[in-house]
Amino acid sequence: MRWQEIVAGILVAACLIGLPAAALAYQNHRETRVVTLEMMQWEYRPAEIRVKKGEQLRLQLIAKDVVHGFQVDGIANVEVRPGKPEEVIIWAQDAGVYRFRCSMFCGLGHAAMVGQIVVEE
Ligand SMILES: [Cu+2]
Repeated sequence: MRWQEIVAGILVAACLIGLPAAALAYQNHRETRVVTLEMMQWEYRPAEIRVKKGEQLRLQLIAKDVVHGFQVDGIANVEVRPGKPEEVIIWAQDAGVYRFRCSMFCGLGHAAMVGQIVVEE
């Protein structure tokens, strides 16, 4: 094996190991905001969550009374049972207002159970 082949092999190995490591390091350096979102008849607490563009939002979903849902169109749809918290991670890549609502019928006020995530520039 010539020395050029050895150098080329080392460079290929460095790329194969280095790229995933760099991606992982980038992901871990994102700002993470942890928010506990309580769900109860018929509201979310808090009803509005503000994050900065580029942040990672880690939502801890807790149903306080009956089964509720957490739905953001095209992003998430999670069923949450009392005593069984769920977690959703959202990367806030684009500024805007993203409305969420309950996706499980939970009683008379179900349709009013809404909230929003505001992603600020
Ligand atoms: Cu509901």
